[in-house]
Amino acid sequence: MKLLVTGGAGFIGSNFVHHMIKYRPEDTVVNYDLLTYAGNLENLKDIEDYPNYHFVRGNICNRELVEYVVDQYEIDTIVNFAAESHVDRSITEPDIFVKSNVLGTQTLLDVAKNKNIYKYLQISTDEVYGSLGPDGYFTETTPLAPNSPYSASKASADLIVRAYYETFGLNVNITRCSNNYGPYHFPEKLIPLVVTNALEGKELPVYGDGKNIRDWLYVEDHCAAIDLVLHQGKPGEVYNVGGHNEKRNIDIVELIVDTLGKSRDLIKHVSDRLGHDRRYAIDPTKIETELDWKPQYNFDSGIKETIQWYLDHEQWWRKIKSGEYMDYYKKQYGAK
Ligand code: NAD
Ligand code: TDX
Repeated sequence: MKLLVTGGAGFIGSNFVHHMIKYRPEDTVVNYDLLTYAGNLENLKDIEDYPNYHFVRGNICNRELVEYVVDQYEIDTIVNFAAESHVDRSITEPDIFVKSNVLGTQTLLDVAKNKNIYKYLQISTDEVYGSLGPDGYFTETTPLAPNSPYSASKASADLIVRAYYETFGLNVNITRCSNNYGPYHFPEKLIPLVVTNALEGKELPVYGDGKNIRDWLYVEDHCAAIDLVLHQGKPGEVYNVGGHNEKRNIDIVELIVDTLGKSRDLIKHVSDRLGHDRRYAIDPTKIETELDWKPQYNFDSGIKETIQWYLDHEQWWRKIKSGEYMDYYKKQYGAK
């Protein structure tokens, strides 16, 4: 395959590029990324000279450049990770979410159609289904009911992907994954924020009562699922990806604090996120039965490996947390 991986310098995208280079060394991977605040070429430093890997800096909304790159590298497959991904930022700055996530997706789809791309895979999220009560799971037929500007932009993108399949017969797939965790996770998100703040002796902000539930999946398990869908996904199909691993936020925060041997006094309940979804939980039956996917990591070992990764890569996160990141942090959490 000759893959265009958009957003390959972000958290999941960079893990996916590593996955492909390890397991599919015969493929060409072109990483196309705008390098927003969340894009970081340090994530790919170890493979930057690999002969089948190329990086191009660009916006997915820039049709001419996307077309040029598709021609230049004879791309046959597009995997779109590129997006504004942080719910809190979508509450304060929704415009960029619509531009990058909706218009960017439509631009990529249109190029894919015009250039006869063999497969287009959209990386979506469980958040498009909205919020669950204490029982039940999201299946692929759960109605879309997004609640944040972020999830609304992702749901809108999914609908445009669907339209390109129904109207133009483009060979598309959509994956909807639950919360990922693992190496290179940007420290604005709950797990890396709490790990790095705890290491710095800073307060650990928990929104509301901390009883919101997320369904956590180790990022490599997600990458393996994406690889499978790319190769075996049936045209037009949506696949939910999740590992039956529901956790309350407060339990995760306490686990991290205890693992690091820090004091639980660092935990601080702060104002709730606006429109905060209460519970996500994925039913992965379809990808398990149709594509034979199963997660390999359990949470207890995955979270320990992840904490260790942050201990071993202090320079990586310290560099991010100095600089522009602090302006965002002060706006979101106040001065502390
Ligand atoms: P991230 O914020 O870490 O990375 C996003 C990447 O996209 C960055 O490298 C950024 O520079 C790039 N980007 C942003 N706008 C761009 C644009 N207009 N043009 C080109 N590049 C652009 O995000 P992530 O957590 O790695 O998420 C990747 C994808 O997976 C997103 O589409 C997200 O919605 C989806 N997803 C994430 C999770 C999760 O738990 N992190 C779960 C399910 C789905
Ligand atoms: O400081 C915090 N305190 C806190 O209590 C932060 C940053 C988060 N939280 C809570 C909010 C959520 O209930 O922790 C939970 C997880 O929050 P995030 O890490 O921001 O993730 P979430 O909002 O669940 O969205 C993530 O998973 C789905 C990704 O950021 C999305 O891109 C993905 O689609």
